[in-house]
Amino acid sequence: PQKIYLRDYEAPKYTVESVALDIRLFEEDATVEGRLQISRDAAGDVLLHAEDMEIEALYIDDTRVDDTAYTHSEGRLMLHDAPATFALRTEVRICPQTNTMLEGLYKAGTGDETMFVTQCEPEGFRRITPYPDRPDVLSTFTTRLEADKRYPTLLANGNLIEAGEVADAPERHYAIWHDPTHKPSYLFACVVANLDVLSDHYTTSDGRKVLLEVYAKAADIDKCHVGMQALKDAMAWDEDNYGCIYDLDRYMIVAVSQFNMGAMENKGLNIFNTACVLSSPETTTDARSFNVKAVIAHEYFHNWTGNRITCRDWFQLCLKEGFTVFRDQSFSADQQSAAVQRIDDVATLRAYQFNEDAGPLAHPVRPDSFVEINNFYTTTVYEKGAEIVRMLANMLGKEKFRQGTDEYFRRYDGQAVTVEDFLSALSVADERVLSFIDWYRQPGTPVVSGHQNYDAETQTLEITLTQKTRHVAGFDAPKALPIPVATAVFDKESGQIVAEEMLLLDKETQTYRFDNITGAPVVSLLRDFSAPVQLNFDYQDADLAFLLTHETNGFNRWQVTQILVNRILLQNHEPAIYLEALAKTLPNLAKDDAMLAARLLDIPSAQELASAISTDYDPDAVKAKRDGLYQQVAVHLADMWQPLYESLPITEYDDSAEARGVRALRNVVLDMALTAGVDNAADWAVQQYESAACMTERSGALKALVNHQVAGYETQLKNFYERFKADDLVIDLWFSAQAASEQVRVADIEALIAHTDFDWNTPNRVRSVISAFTTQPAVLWTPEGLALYTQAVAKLDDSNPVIASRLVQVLARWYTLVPSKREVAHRYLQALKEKVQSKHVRESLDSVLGA
Ligand code: HT7
Ligand code: ZN
Repeated sequence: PQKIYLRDYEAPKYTVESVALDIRLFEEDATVEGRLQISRDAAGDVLLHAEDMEIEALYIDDTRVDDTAYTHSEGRLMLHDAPATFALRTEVRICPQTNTMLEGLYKAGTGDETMFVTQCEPEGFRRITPYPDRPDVLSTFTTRLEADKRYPTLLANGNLIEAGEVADAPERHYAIWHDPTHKPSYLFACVVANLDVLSDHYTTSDGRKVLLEVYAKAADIDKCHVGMQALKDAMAWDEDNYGCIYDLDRYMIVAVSQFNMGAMENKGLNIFNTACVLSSPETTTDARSFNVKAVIAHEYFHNWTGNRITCRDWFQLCLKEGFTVFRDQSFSADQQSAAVQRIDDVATLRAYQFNEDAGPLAHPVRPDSFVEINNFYTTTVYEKGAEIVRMLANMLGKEKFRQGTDEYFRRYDGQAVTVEDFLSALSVADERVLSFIDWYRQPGTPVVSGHQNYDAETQTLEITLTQKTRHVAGFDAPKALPIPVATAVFDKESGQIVAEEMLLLDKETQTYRFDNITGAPVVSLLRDFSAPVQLNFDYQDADLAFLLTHETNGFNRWQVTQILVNRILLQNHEPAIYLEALAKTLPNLAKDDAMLAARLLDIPSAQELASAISTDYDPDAVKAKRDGLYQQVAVHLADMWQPLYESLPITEYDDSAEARGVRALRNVVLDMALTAGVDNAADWAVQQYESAACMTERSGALKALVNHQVAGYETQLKNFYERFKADDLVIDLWFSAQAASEQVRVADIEALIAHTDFDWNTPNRVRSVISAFTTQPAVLWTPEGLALYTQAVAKLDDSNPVIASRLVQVLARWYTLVPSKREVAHRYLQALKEKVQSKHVRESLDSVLGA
């Protein structure tokens, strides 16, 4: 397959003035008629994308052309020597019923729940109708949908123009939609289904009433209220914070059970994975419910950052995704403790993005080449992309950042643009913005190391920082990047902050001087994680313990626990200081901020620890060490668990941040108590399971029972299944509680795959078993684990290559394993390479094996 390079970008050779589609859905297939008004400077060949379709007829200016007038092969349709300006009509046949890739138009669900939906980003539109399917071709779309009346819901982008019965076919009906905005084809969407709808309104700050609709199957409609409220909150938030007002009269969301990713921001018609829109206290954990709100906000925010201003080409994906993730993180921070939001975002970045940057899949936030763009919807593009925008926002400050974003929206509204355009707009507020372009171009996580020097006589403190980024093969030698390091200096005796500054490290090494530091100082660096770097500062463990008590920044209190834990697990530091600091901090914090207290007990996952090990990684040894420290914490604080658990009683469900904090802490304490062998902890777990007021409590208890294989846990597992077997999303939880269990064996995963409710064609179900299993690397990296996992990839390679390729990416750091395991892993990966066909999986495997 061909590699595509950013440097080869060429502007489109023609424009598409308008598009009219007529999609007729039948029992076995669908026909699509497309009418494009094409214009350009001169006559010549016209190249369109056209994949997986049968071309039935082509007309140029209403005259049917014969098959010498075009060539259709390998997903491309070439019209030979077409006029400069012409009307093109295409008639094609497609088969959504057999489309398991979940790209283009596909069937989701079965029986009464059958529906037809689209996923066009990045290149799915070319599987619906011949088209120049690239994000810099913008046009207006009119869509006619026709189907059997068994599907009363006919939706497409924009406004409903007309609907009615089909002449001579009384069992069929149609609807016509028109979207007046100019959009790229990847934002096209349509839905043919039988759904209920939850409706509401939002009045914009300029006084327009917008109809809001959430479509879901009848049994799920009660679970749409959380999402609806989040949508209204997001609309108001975007007006307040960015001056961005919604532009159409209608905003629709549709819940779909088979979906490759979380959700899709199609213009005015978002399509959502049910997991990212449905929420109810009885069936949805707090974490998932919070995620529902964040994803609703994310897709809504795309209306400006992505839809009205879109990407010139797919290399610029971070332009819309990085900025939009930053916006949804900021929105979420306003809905709960900002410190906890930052902790969660940084924990994700460290666990996944740092890992990606440290291995063979490392790529710049703006990649400069790819074979398959689907492989680049990565944590680097999304989360590191968001971190770059965050650095810019922090450097500019609230007012100047707003000045810059206002300029961006003013200058580029209605256009398809680049990262350079984004920085250029922001630079009206501050020219230093332009130097951040290297963050988009250079792969690898910078490591910032440093030390401090305090001279009591001159009362000066010097902090020296050095940055180093690994040289990733195939890229230029790394340059020094501009790295903002938010710093506070504490007085050791009083515990007060005596200096606060944003240091800008933009050379390889720099020394910063603080005067008038009258007593021995402790510095706190990278506050709020001011840059996406790995920090190796020469702290004493005692200084870190000091900061755990005295830092005023909640994020940094968590950060010091993580530095201490990493030192214990990876550098053999003694745990005493850490354990004492926790014992001192937790009791009060649990009363003041239960959510933060729960986070302070975080011990990085086995996967995250693995990403910090570059050679001779032994998954069994890491698991043993991690379990050992967990046990030590549980035992050291054993006296705390009972009073703490009892101080957090189960009460009626409440969705406040405080109540969520209590539930999070209670689940952590329950697991700690079981680990420490506290008397009666098993009874608490069973009791919590049975008297749970919501899913956070019930699934927290279930996971604890399963993880500790508390006698009789099978009873609760069975009860959970029976209670929720009609609810797919809850059954996903049931699968993942078992697949991600600390006690899981390969045979358990095989049994889950053999379960009647397992379905290879439903990505949520595949993730709940196959991806959940990767949280246990000590089992995954065994010959049996690898055999099962690579078989899963081979199976999905044909039916759903996007998902298969994502599974391969998890194996990227096989080469860091101890030699005996490394050889086995290499053998399985090589054998997999012989079996797979898709360019998605091949590209990922080639990178992974090239390590
Ligand atoms: N912009 C959306 C990306 C997306 C996607 C990409 C590939 C395959 C399927 C997909 N579904 C959605 C999601 C987002 O970032 O908002
Ligand atoms: Zn997005």
